[in-house]
Amino acid sequence: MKDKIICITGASSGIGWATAKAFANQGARLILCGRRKEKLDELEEQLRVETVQLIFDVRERKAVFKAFESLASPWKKIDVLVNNAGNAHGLDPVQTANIDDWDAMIDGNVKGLMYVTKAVLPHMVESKKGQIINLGSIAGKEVYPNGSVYCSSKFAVDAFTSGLRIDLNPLRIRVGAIHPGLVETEFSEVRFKGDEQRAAKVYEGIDALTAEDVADAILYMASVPEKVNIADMVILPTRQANAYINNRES
Ligand code: NDP
Ligand code: 8X3
Repeated sequence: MKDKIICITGASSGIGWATAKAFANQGARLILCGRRKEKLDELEEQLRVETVQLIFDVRERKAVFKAFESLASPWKKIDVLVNNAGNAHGLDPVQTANIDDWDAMIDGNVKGLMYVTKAVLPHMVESKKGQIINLGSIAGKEVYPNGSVYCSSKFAVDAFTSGLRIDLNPLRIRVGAIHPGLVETEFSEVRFKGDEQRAAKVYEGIDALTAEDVADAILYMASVPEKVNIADMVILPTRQANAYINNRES
């Protein structure tokens, strides 16, 4: 992993933050993406490797392409893209859900991930080398109550990952996705618009995954020999059976 260039979207929090640390521990160079520059500054201070920051909202198509075009030539040679930026907004039935929440999820989790992929691909295509790891979710494998649009966004990530793997197969560019269950990060605070108590309840008694658990798995996906492509990985807390069955009792 030493000196490889790893680009991580959503590096300012949670899984992205932990992934940046995991790759930095292996001596990789990092492109850290997010909207909150102050958080990326804080992360950078804890890393002992070369880094570059790209501040943009993945929903802003022009901003995404401008950000990647602004990279100095050596930094354009990205070895691994971790397409992690994303969030859930709200947990409501379709009939009462807020359409602004839908836009945020579809524009960010789906279109944003696609824009970043397209912006990063030119060098990978030219060099016939590279790896793309998308953050899906157990919510992209099974639908749960009140999660129809978040789940739709993650089903889309799953489908896009499969299609991208087909398209890039002639170039031997590795494409895969990781689908975690409950991971205790800022995710539920964002979903519930800052309601910390409601967010904490999601993880009560479940011994949820940590961001570091998922980062370890992402690092593993990127560390196997080049002839190996881990195409799909579902990772759950032991107490979680699927998207909606959780053992909080025994
Ligand atoms: P966090 O809320 O802790 O982190 C989300 C990250 O995404 C932040 O760094 C945030 O950065 C970035 N982000 C969100 N929206 C945008 C946007 N529009 N433009 C740019 N960056 C954005 O959540 P997690 O770490 O848990 O989530 C990371 C990924 O993992 C997401 O794709 C999520 O769907 C997925 N996931 C999470 C699970 C969980 O239980 N936590 C389980 C399964 C999948 P900033 O605000 O600085 O822009
Ligand atoms: C995040 C996991 O189950 O909260 O994708 O949707 S869940």
